[in-house]
Amino acid sequence: MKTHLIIPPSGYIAQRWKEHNTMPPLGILFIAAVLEKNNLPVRVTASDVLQLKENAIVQEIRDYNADAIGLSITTENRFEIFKLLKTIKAEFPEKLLIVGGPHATMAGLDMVTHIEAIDLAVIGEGERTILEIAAWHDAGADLRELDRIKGIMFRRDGQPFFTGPRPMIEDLDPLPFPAKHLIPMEQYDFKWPVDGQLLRATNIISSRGCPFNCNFCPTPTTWGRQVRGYSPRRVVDEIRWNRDRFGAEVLWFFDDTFNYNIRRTEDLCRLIIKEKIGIRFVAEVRIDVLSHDLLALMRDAGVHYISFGVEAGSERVRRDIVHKNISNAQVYQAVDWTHQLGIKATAFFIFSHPTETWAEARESLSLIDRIKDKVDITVSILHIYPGTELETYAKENKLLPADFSWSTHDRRVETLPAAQGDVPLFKEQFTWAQIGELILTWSVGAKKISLWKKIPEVLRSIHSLHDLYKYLSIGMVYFRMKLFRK
Ligand code: B12
Ligand code: SF4
Repeated sequence: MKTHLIIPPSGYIAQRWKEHNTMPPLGILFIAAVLEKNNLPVRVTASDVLQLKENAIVQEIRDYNADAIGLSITTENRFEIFKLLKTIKAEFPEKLLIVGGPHATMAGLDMVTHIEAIDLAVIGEGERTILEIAAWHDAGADLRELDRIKGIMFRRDGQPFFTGPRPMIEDLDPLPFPAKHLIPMEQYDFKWPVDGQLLRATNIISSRGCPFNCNFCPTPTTWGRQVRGYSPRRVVDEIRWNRDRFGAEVLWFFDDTFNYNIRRTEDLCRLIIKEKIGIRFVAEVRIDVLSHDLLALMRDAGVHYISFGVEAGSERVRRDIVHKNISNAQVYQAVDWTHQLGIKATAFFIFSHPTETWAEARESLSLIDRIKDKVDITVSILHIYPGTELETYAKENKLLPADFSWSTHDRRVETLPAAQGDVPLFKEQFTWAQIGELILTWSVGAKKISLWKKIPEVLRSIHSLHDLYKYLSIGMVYFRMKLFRK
């Protein structure tokens, strides 16, 4: 099977991230890498950095003339990918269209039911599945034999059919490095600021999964709670490859929880120090499995910036709703350690949790106020992703209609595309004006961000009187803040 993998024009991520869209998407590159390792012909077209539009992508597909076309879907970029799939299918009905990625894994059934252009959806990890699909294809593509391939979904007699879950890959070490050498890496010009200089940066993932179970998060389902990590030796080899081959001076660890296992994190940091790797790192951590000693070791290994989820100022919301059993005292302590050790950090906050009261939401603002001089702050409004506990709650509480489909633009569902993409927003307790106040108090009040440049996007996303009402409500809060605050 000859395979053509397409990185879509917006990259792995949605349009609104375009200005940061400079990191290679690892998922599709892992697929390319296993195909290449197994001597199967593969090409990756990076239409994001090559700035290829649909017509040019179609031409590329015609030129390479593969048997199968593969794309990766996230919930946020799903509509762009669906449109592209439709175009490709119309042009090349004989080619096998395969999709994978977090949205395929979490909303595969919905997608295969509604998006006819898709021939096969890969649910979960794709490395072994794609090889089995290739073997099936090369053995004559007998449709009756497809059932044997675990972890795929397709339509049979017009109905979606799932072959059953594919067991996770237990030992990740034998996997090849993601095939960055197949894309124009010099055009992925992601840079990271260190000591006033912009350093050349790229990405790496050293583990899959997260042992925790935050209510809004797909990871426990997509990757599982049983975390699988590459051995420190294997991670260091990949770091060195990124440094020597692509000139990386900074590496962003894409692990969901870099410090999920203290012992392993220590071993990895010690090996990086011992081998004098000499590059800087960015990593996402959980603060309840952090210690001063571990942070110091991470700093010595080159960790320059960490991020962690605080999610809410109210301990009740954080513990009982989000299931993040972290106290405010632990938050302050982690912030102090980070600051003392000279590690830069950002704390993530989310507003509008289920059952969160106005007073509790304001606790988040107070907590932000207390730590904002020591760490960066990132705020967002809660969004609903498929397959999460939050999605179930939203359905049970009629915040998502019973017949809701992820595959169509559903105007009954609240979204705020100009701020956070075309994904349903979780709006239960607060009015639009309150949501505006929560989000803008920090971003406009403290960070002095101007919203003027959002106006074209806002205008584009107004389709009804209700849309107009919600943006006006938020806009009024913005102007009030601008007029009455310094
Ligand atoms: C790094 C990252 C980012 C980076 C992306 C940079 C980049 N260019 O890659 C940044 C910071 C920009 C980002 C932004 C956001 N992200 Co993000 N991100 C991640 C993270 C941590 C790692 C992604 C990754 O590389 N994974 C590793 C690869 C190997 O996994 P994979 O892509 O799933 O691929 C495997 C399979 O899915 C499958 N597969 C994938 N594609 C294909 C294609 C084919 C043909 C086949 C056969 C198989 C296949 O095989 C692969 C190998 O096994 C993931 C969490 C995670 N652990 O994956 C979240 C994640 C993807 N992000 C998520 C979210 C919600 C966001 C944001 C919306 C956050 C926000 N509030 O703004 C934004 C917007 C993203 C968007 N989709 O538009 C969600 C997506 C949920 C969903 N249903 O789509 C995830 C899963 C995190 C989470 N648990 O909530 N993100
Ligand atoms: S700790 Fe992070 S990755 Fe793990 S479940 Fe919570 S939000 Fe998801």
